[in-house]
Amino acid sequence: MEPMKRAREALRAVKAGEGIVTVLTGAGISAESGVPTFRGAGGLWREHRAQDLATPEAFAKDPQLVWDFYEMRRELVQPLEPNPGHRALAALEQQLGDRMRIFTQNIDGLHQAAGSQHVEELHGSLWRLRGMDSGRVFDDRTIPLPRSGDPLVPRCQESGEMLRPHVVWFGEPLDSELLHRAQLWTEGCEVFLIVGTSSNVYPAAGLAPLAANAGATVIEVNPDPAASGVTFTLAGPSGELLPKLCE
Ligand code: BV8
Repeated sequence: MEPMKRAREALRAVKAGEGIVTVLTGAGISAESGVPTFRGAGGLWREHRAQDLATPEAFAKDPQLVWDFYEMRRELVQPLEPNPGHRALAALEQQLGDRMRIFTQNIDGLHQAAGSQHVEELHGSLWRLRGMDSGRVFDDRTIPLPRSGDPLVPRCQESGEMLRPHVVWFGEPLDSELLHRAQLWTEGCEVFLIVGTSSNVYPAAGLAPLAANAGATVIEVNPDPAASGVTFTLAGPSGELLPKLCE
């Protein structure tokens, strides 16, 4: 039987029962919305060096340069819309309710824009900022950010502390409680769906093998599949394949 058919059956069995579906997404799910990926053709890390822009050392050395990079990405993502892949996962959640979680490596907010309620952002969000001293998180898209060429980086208007993007940079730990939740949902699921990630970045890349070892059916959706421990590979764009898989 073809993998799509078998993957659909695995998902249908969860819908009919009481099992759990855990989803891990990466940049590829947003590619069809127009968000550049990181490592493929046209990827951000092809043009920019991650260590110059997405590390705490880079921010300490040149906060303006790092803010310019994130502001460029905020401007790029702001007008973009979720695609049928995001929407298919939101529709699946409508059926499964609290029996489904999306853990995303993306910081673009497009799962939430598609209507998914249970989304956990492993690597933070483009739309939040964090105080360098207090650690306070600002959940506000409207904080004025410096324009390119502006010598300022954003500061908290009350305390004056410098603000940084609320994202996880290379070399920084993920939120430990969030990572623990991701591991629990991964070990406890019947179906683990891994979509649009090159499985290069840890600890997220360790989740699919963890699910496989715990006995889950692992379904990968990616035109260039990369995960290990996969049961069914659906090789193609998620905007086309997720609606077929989830309907
Ligand atoms: C940590 C920030 C510990 C926000 C990102 C060896 C050497 C050096 C370091 C390490 C090492 N081994 C492990 C590490 C650690 C490191 C790591 O994994 N490095 C790798 C690269 C070797 N990890 C970390 O540093 C993590 N922290 O380990 O902390 C610690 C513990 C205690 C105390 C201190 C420290 C933190 C990692 C977080 C990094 N932050 N981003 C931002 O600016 O965006 S990572 C970056 O990659 C992205 O943000 C993204 O979230 C992440 C994953 O990328 P993908 O989503 O997979 O995207 P990619 O472009 O690679 O792939 C796209 C895929 O989509 C492709 O497969 C393609 O085929 C597919 N696709 C394309 N079109 C479609 C599609 N799929 C479906 N449909 C389509 N249409």
